[in-house]
Amino acid sequence: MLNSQINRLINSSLSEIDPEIFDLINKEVARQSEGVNLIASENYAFKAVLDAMGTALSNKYAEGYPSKRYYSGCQFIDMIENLAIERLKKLYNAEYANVQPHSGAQANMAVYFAFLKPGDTILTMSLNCGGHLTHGSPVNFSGQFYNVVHYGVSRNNEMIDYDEVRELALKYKPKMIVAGASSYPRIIDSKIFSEIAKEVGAFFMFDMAHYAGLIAAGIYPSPITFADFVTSTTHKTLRGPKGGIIIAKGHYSKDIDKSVFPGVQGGPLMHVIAAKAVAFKLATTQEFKEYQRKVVNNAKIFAQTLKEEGFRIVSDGTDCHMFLVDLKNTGLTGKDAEEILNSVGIYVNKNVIPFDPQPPRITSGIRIGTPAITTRGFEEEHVKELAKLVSLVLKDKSKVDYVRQKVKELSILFPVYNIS
Ligand code: DSN
Repeated sequence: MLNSQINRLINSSLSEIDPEIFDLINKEVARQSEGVNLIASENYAFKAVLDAMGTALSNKYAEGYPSKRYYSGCQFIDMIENLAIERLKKLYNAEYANVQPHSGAQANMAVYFAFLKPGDTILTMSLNCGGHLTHGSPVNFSGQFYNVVHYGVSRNNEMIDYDEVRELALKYKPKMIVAGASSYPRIIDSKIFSEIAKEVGAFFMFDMAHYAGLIAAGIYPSPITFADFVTSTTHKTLRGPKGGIIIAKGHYSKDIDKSVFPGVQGGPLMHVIAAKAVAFKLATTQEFKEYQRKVVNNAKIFAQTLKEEGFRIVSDGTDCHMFLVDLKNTGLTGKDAEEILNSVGIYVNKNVIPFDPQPPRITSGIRIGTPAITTRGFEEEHVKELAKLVSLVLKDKSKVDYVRQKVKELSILFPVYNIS
């Protein structure tokens, strides 16, 4: 092949080279703008974040850490990673940060591998009560490598029972206690967790993936001073790129760095690390703080409206960006509700609720989150309207066409990106 032909391929646009993928990307972008996204773990990343990700930084190998790389040519890469680290430390007032984990699951894995041995006991929240797969689920490495003891929520108020956590900690003497959740809508008291961990000589890890943006904005209590390690994703309430991070006390830095690389990962994704740096910068702005306040307010209004419509809200409300709806008295499963809402352009996920009689593929609940709609600009009145549409279509399937049209009209009011 001639050099000129090779150059032509390098410089051709995506639409020229691969119209099939180009078309599917455009369809997905359109889906994201036309529908209404209530999936609590999703969001629309800042455009500047997407810009940083779609760059030639993706070409660079940079195994190691700033000034200690295994490849040459890392002078700008070092500056980017250092900026990301410094911004993250400042954002959360942290002593140490690692921005290389490819995901939240790998951040958790790196912490476990640094401080636990196979067979060690960990005390974590059960998946059924809101915990995460990587918090010791039997189908995940964490449930297979470690001896897992779970705490849950109280049957009375569906909130964490700290007395139960303490009793379990005293009984099982875990090496690590893990807090944080993917479907727990209430405040998690890191101070109490850290006291219990100290009492039994355990490490305390807080997985703040869901709450990271709220914590950065100061409207959800920060675990940073209480936890030995804080892990997170960067793409949920934080609105950065898909990825993970670890924050910790300074004296853990060497063990964690070693565990991330070369322990569980190879080369860092530098285009994603640049995008993380952009997100950390944006998270310090007044607009971001105001956005997070609205996210929580919108979640409260949404939950309250559904409650007034007769739906039972798990734990009777929310303190954050999400809540769970118990569908047991509606004749619908979580799977049914997810499918009905999907058919009108509203995206939610079925979700187990505490003491759920249904298996995870069916469930008795749905999880509703407001980060994405708030990014698009939904105000209280739109949230109320949306909640009523959700209620209407779940109560009466014959209203599907009417609700689909209304969802479309609502959605058109809030374009996502000024790009196609
Ligand atoms: N998949 C995420 C969520 O939906 O909460 C957790 O990793």
